[in-house]
Amino acid sequence: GSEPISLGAQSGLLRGFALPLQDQLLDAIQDIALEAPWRQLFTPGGKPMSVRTTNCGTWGWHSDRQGYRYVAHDPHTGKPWPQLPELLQQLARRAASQLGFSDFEADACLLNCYEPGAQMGLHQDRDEQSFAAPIVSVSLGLPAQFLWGGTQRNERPARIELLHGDVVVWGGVDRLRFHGVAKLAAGKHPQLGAQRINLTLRHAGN
Ligand code: MD5
Ligand code: FE
Repeated sequence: GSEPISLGAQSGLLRGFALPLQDQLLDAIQDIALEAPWRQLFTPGGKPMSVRTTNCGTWGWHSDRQGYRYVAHDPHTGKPWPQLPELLQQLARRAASQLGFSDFEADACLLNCYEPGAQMGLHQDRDEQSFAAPIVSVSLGLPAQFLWGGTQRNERPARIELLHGDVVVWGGVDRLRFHGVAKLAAGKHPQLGAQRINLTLRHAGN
């Protein structure tokens, strides 16, 4: 494959890295959503998020009045989250190793579905038990402008376009950078239609 596009000392963008697996990934996402349906979450302050969310793996990220946290059971069904497909585990592991992170083992995969108009404000990912492991993100469907900030909220973020099949890996000194997604523009993707799905693979437990 091609060289990572550097986003920082220990982070990079792997253009098209997931493209060879797109059909299998879309099938896996469909299966996950049958077991753990897409849902709208609310911030601890009671605001609805504009993305729809589900999870697979040992831990799933959840948000409601009680706060942001990882939970072992889907609050919507009471069942454990669907298993993390081996296909995703291996994809994340191969991507992480391209950026120098060996033996990455994801135990959580958050799936975010964006429709035109949806966005994600600047934030840090801090709900994991440890920040030692990198995070791997897979983008599918409509393009998005990814906002890539510094370790302080007041640093102006760079804008990076993420396309169908792109994979981003960030860890080490870049693990706590502020990031977000600009409001999704209207469009129709050949496979996904009017949506973008982002998968974020993490090591959330200990
Ligand atoms: C997304 N998701 O596209 C975004 C971005 C999230 C989240 O941020 O927490 O669900 S993928 C995450 C990402 C990509 C590249 C760098 C960083 C995060 N980062 O510096 O933390 O649904
Ligand atoms: Fe994030």
